[in-house]
Order: sequence, then C-alpha cells, then structure tokens
Amino acid sequence: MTKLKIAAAQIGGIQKDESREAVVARMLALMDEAHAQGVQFIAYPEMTLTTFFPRFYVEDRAEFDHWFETEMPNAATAPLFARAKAHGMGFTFGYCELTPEGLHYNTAILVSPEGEIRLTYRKTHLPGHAEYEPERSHQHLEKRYFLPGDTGFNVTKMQGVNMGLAICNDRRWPETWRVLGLQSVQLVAIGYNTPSQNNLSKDEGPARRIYHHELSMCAGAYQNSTWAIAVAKCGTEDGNHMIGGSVIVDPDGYVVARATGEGDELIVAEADFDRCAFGASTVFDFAAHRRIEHYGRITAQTGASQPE
Ligand code: CDT
Repeated sequence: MTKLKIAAAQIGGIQKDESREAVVARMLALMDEAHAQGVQFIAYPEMTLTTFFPRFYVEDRAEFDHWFETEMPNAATAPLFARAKAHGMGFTFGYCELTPEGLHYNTAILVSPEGEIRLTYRKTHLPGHAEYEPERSHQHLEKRYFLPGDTGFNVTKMQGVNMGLAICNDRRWPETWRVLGLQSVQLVAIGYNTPSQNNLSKDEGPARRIYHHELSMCAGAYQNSTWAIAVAKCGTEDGNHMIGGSVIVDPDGYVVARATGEGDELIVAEADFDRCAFGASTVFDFAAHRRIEHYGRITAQTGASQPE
C-alpha cells in the first residue's frame, strides 16, 4: 500500500526587485508548515524564483539572462535542498534554466528526499508569442525567451510512486497527460503562472480562466487514472494579476484540496496511490482499449486540416 501526504505550496506575487533569497525564505516557511503537518512531498510553481518576466519586452534578450539559473542547486536554492533533506521530503519547483551551451528553458525539477535531482523537465508547450504585439492587453513573450523543451515527458519512481512533471500551459494539452499516462504515472505535478485575463479577449477573465484550468486538471487526472497537483504563482506581480486556484486532484478527477486565496498558501491531501489501479485496469485500461491504428494524426500532423 503506497500512501503519501502531498502538498501544493502556492506562492503569491513576486515583484521584479525581490531577491531569490527572499523567495526561498518564503518557500522554506511553507515547507516547514508542510513538515509540521506530516507532508512527504511538496510542489512549488512554475518559475518560482522570479517574477513572471515574459510579460516584459526587451529588444536584446541577453538583458534578461539575469532571470535564469546557470546551476542547480546554487547558493540561493541550496537551503531549500538542505531543509527538504532534513525533513525527508521530496519536492519539485520550476525555474528558468540557462545551460552551459547557452540554451534557455522553462524548467522544473523533481528532487528526492535525499536531495538528488531525479527528473529535469523542460516545458514543451510554450504559449504566447515571440515579438511585441501592441494589440494585446499585455505581453506573453515565452516564445521569445525560451526554447521548446527537449526532454519530453518522463516518469520516474520516487518515494514508491511513479511521478511525472509538466509546466503550466502543458496542462491544457491531452497529449501531455497521455504520454505520462502511458508510463503508468501516479502523480503529475504542474506549476503555473496564468494571467487572469486573456490578452486578446475581454470575455475571458478570471472566472473562465479558473474554469479552464480545473477542467484541464480534472480531465487529465481522470483520463489517466493519476493524482495531480496544480500549483500557482498568483496574485499581483508588478501590477499584473494572475489566477490562484491551486488544486490537488484524485485519480477519479475530483478536486480534493483547493487554495482559497491568492497569496502564499499550503494545501494538503492524503494520497492513496493504490487508487490509481482501478481506472487503469477498467475504463482506462490502455492495453485493452486503445486503438493506436487510428491515432496517427496525433504525431504526424501539427495544425488542424479541413475535410476534403
Ligand atoms: N505560463 C503559462 O504557460 N501561462 C499560460 C497562459 C496562456 S493562457 C492560454 C497558461 O496556459 O496558463
């Protein structure tokens, strides 16, 4: 029987001038609170260490290299690794990665209770655009500052559980979930920074954004018989608002814990991973029911075609 107490550590807005050390202090406070509640695995958001800088445009992208980490752990994040090890807690968080080859990725890592990085995931589905677009109410320049990830979606067994990672916009894509599901994933952890307003439509505000977020999480968890954590960086950052709504979802697609505010907040659930087996051996028994001879378009075609 595999049970773990799992947590989402939602982080409120991080302003431009906030140091990595100050953010890590906030992360540690939530980690200690989690430890006091017996939590064994904790998830932090996408790009936890910095403000969501892709809302800003710079002509010379090198000016933004200071938002990126060139090693992990580093001086600022080492206390996080040390505290998690002392607590015997596994964890995941997102940050901006600049590789020795000079490549920029939106990255998340999965770290074992022994402090070993067990999985590095680089965001696949980068939303937004690469150039300044004045018709948008705000910029979302992830395609300018990051390369599409080169890792793909991988699953590793940690703390007795098959764990996988995805980042923010990835949660809206069924392909993400199914590739993880095909590796018998039992816990998917996803950090996000979701602006509360669609930058091309006044009709899509915070309520609809929360709806689409939960819809994606619940469908992904249910259809792949997995526990899932979605954890926000949210509230107001540099005058821009992002949705909260961190959730923990069970393998039946039900939300079992939900954040109530838009600041630093911990939500916790007792996850019984044996519950993943029922869906995976019945309705979503992939080996019994999938018909791959009809799925060719999923990998052969990117955009939608029109009927002849
Ligand atoms: N960070 C990130 O990926 N944000 C996107 C905003 C685009 S809205 C479709 C998200 O999917 O939440």
